[in-house]
Amino acid sequence: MTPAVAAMPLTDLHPSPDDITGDTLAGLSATPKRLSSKYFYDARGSQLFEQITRQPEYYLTRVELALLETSMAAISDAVAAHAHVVEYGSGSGRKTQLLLEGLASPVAYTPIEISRTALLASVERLGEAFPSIEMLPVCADFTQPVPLPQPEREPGHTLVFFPGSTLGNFTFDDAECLMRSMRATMGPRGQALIGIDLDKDPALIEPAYNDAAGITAQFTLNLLARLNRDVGSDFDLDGFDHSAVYSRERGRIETHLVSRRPQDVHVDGRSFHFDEGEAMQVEYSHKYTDARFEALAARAGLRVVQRWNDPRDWFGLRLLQP
Ligand code: AVI
Repeated sequence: MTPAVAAMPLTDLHPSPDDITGDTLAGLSATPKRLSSKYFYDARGSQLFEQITRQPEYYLTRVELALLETSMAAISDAVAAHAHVVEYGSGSGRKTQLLLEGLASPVAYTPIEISRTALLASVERLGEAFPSIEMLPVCADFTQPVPLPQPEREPGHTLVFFPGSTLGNFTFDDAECLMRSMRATMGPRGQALIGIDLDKDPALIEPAYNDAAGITAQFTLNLLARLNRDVGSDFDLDGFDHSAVYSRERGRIETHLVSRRPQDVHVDGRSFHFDEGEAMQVEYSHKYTDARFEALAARAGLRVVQRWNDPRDWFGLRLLQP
């Protein structure tokens, strides 16, 4: 471990642990039934998501990375120098590296993440790669406003980085709340760089969520395995099919687990009946038009000041300000 890493202070805001049993019971009691996609990411789920990003059909990660590479000089021109870069989620991969390399002398980097383990692993790697950038990890829930640690060197301003179209996994209302919190976190002179998957032909979008190797189906079904382990439910993984369909009207992939037969599932002493063909909603992945994204940003008090798209207009990076 380098001295820079050993000295790294962790700000722990002690985010309240998820009520996974309560959320599962509430979701199964709703009509139609639903489960939260935030529970996809146990160790196995994170591994499967990593594999998804390498599937030929899942264009999002590749296209965003290439876009970041080709737009970095222009992004750097649009972002004031000496930024305090604040990433939502524990980045450590190529996207974070490109940003930290490409910006004009960022003074500090703060990943905000609920998992302490993921957070520390990420800053350990980045601290070694960028010894002149102060690493100030914060363990917190980024859907709430986060008081940021003060870097030793005075930053020019705060730049929130939220790549990967993760915003698309939030409903419109939840995305608005998240962006309001983002505005509070970045402050009146801050900026945000957000990656969004753009609305396009469903013939391009649907295969990304129905890859031929079946990795996305495994990823979706792993949610049931995770609940069986962590909540003590008795979902039969062979009793459900993965279904991901694009709704043009709502501009989103709607992912469901569809019951293959009539069956009962037990959770915490309660029984829930599934009819044959009954669909339980497990994830949304929103795809944005400029109008939809700008309307969402405006509701959160933010405006888009710069846009970068890949040459085919599949994926976009947007720079926002209050
Ligand atoms: C993390 N998130 C942006 C992914 C998406 O595309 O909605 C999660 C995912 N779900 C299925 N495949 C990928």
